[in-house]
This record gives sequence, structure tokens and C-alpha cells, in this order.
Amino acid sequence: MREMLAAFVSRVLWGVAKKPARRVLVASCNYSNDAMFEIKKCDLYLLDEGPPLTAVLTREDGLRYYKMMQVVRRMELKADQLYKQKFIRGFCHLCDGQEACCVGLEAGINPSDHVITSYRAHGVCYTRGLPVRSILAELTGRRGGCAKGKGGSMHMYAKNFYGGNGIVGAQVPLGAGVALACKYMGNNEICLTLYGDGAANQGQIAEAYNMAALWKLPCIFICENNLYGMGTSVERAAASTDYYKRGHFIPGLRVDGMDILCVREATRFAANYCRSGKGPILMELQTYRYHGHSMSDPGISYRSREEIQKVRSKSDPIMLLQDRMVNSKLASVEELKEIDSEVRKEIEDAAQFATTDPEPPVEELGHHLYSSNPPFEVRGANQWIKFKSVS
Ligand SMILES: Cc1ncc(C[n+]2csc(CCOP(=O)(O)OP(=O)(O)O)c2C)c(N)n1
Repeated sequence: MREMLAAFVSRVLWGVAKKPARRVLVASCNYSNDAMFEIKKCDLYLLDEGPPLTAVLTREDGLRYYKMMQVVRRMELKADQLYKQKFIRGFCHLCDGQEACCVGLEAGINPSDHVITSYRAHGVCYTRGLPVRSILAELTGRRGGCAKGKGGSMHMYAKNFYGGNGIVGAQVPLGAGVALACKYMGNNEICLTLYGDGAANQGQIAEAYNMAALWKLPCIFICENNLYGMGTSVERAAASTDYYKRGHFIPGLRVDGMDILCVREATRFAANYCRSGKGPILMELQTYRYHGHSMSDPGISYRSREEIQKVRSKSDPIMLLQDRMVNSKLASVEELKEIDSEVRKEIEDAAQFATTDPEPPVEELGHHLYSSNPPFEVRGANQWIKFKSVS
């Protein structure tokens, strides 16, 4: 009798409830709401204590992180395809493999905080809130791109996100400047300044560390150590590969950048540190990029296919989160597969937009260079062509 009643109630609910409500019902029956995980201890520099050794993951956050990482992964794979089809031209640096970094960093800060990064920018653009279609359309140089089709892969911007910088290390003093502005305004906001391990060898970075430490700026310097700077392994490029210690007088953390929970916890710890007025902190995220340095680098002349395969099969960030969620009953395999197909559809729709949206009109080429829109003349390319700027 009880089974019959349950079946009847379930049929009624099944019939009347809209899809999301049905999911809530299933969720409340079968899934755990949260679970606690042991996470890898961070290596510490000039710090007495570091981030916790356990992290609580709620089902809601887990599903969100999973979806975001899948979006970044599939967006980058789509960019690879569009590049090979010549829809995308010029420079294009993909971040697949490094998804736990951009998603984990965003999970540890507030939307009102600030972020600046290098040319490997697409993932951060998405986690800072740009829709996939505006990122892909920027890559294909279309009007609906986030920089109106005039910036491309390395020059994308969003609210509280300052690019996308093509010059190695250029964003580091700029990030210190943004942190100086936060301190000056007294708004309790912080700036995350990301750069590759290749940039960590530059003199201008030492200068930015120096000013940030001197003025106790609320800045998290984040060195994404993916083991290579273009085609040079870190061992061949740096006298010290302990990047988390290279702020000298700035405290540092070395973090497992393939584990989103490690990245989130370390970022929360670092953000609290900065916000409390103690000054800057440096985080080294140990990660790996599956693609070469850029689309023009096949990425297998200085590392082996086996090495890439090993990382994919042993430490893939999406797989790690998926295993955790399924094993602790935070989600089912089927449910995650459903998310995968939603993501695939979102990416296909975005790609459709990015390949059909028109290019910006040529008369607008000179817009948005100066705030006052003076007449714009192209020098060097063709001296007879002039673009008139109109407001
Ligand atoms: C000032 C400057 N010098 C040289 C270059 C050429 N360049 C582009 S990326 C790069 C190496 C960057 O190292 P890293 O960020 O560790 O490389 P990734 O892991 O992104 O391949 C160099 C030398 C540049 N863009 N800017």
C-alpha cells in the first residue's frame, strides 16, 4: 500500500512539476548536500600557518564548479577547432588543463575584487562573467565580441577584469597599481595578478613585488607554473623553481593548481591575509597546459606525448572533481553527463554566433582608442587610407 501511495505521489509530482523542481525533488532524496575532503597541504614561505587541510564542498557549489570547468574546457577545444578552420587568426593561447586555476580563484574572491592576467586569458574572461558567445566572437573578430571584435584573444576585458596582456609580465606592475587604487579608495577590495612562470624571471616583477610590499598593497601575486615558459622547461629557465619563495620578503604558498578545492581554499586564505591589511602574498599554482604555448606550437617538441597523457589520466582537474562528487554522492554520473550535454549545446550555439555575426564596420576601426575620438589616421599600412572617427 505504501509503495502504491509513493508511486502515485511520484507520478503526480512527475506530471505537474517543471524540470528544475523535479531535479530538486530527486536531489533531496538521493544526494548528500555537502561533503568534506582532505586536500593537499600547501608549502609555506614566511607564514606560520596556511590554508586548511580539509575543504567542505556543497552539492550546489560542486555542480557549479563542474559546469564552469567544462565550459572553459569545451570553449577552448572549440577555439582550437575554429582556429584550424581559419575563423580565428593571429595569436591564440588556450588554457585547457588549467581550469581549476581560473574557476578556483574566482570561487575564493568576490565579484567586486579585481583580476588582471596574461595572454592566456579566455578562462578568466569567462569566470569574470563574460558569456561564451562574446568570448568566441571576440576570437573570430566579430561585432558581438566582448571588445567589439577589435581586441582578439589577448585583449578582452570585463567588469573588474583588466585583460589579457600580450607583453610578458606587463600586467604585474599594472596589478600592483590596481591594488594601490583599492588601498587608496579604502574599499576593502583586492587585486589578483596572474602571470606565467616565464614572467617570474623578469626584473619588472621584482620591482612590482617591492612596491607592493613597501606599501602593503592588497595584492595576490599568482604565478601559474605549468612547467614550461613557451618551449623551455622551468628547470632550464630558472635558477630557483620555488616560485612561491621568489617574492623574497613577501610570504608565499605553493598550491596544487589541479585541484579546485586546494585553489579555492588557498585563495580564500590569501584574500583574508590581504584584506586584513598585512600586504601582498604570492601563490604559486602548480598546473599544466594540454595545448602548446599557443596555437602555433604543437607542444610536443619539448615534452613527450606520454607526459601529457599521464597528466590527463592522473591529475585532470575536471576528472578529479567528478570522482569526488560521484564517490561522495554529491552527484550522479548521469547528472554530470546531462551537464556535459548542456555545455556542449551552449558552446555550439556560441560558435554559431561567433561564425555568423558580422565583422565590425571599417569606419569604426578607429573608435575607442581615445576617449575624445579625434580623427584617426592609419600610418604605415597605407598612407592613402584615413578613417574618420565619429562619436
Ligand atoms: C616582453 C616580452 N618578451 C618576450 C615575449 C615573447 N613571449 C611570449 S610568451 C613568452 C614566455 C612566457 O612564459 P610562460 O608564461 O611561463 O609561458 P606559457 O606557459 O604561457 O607558455 C615569451 C618569451 C613577450 N610576449 N613579451
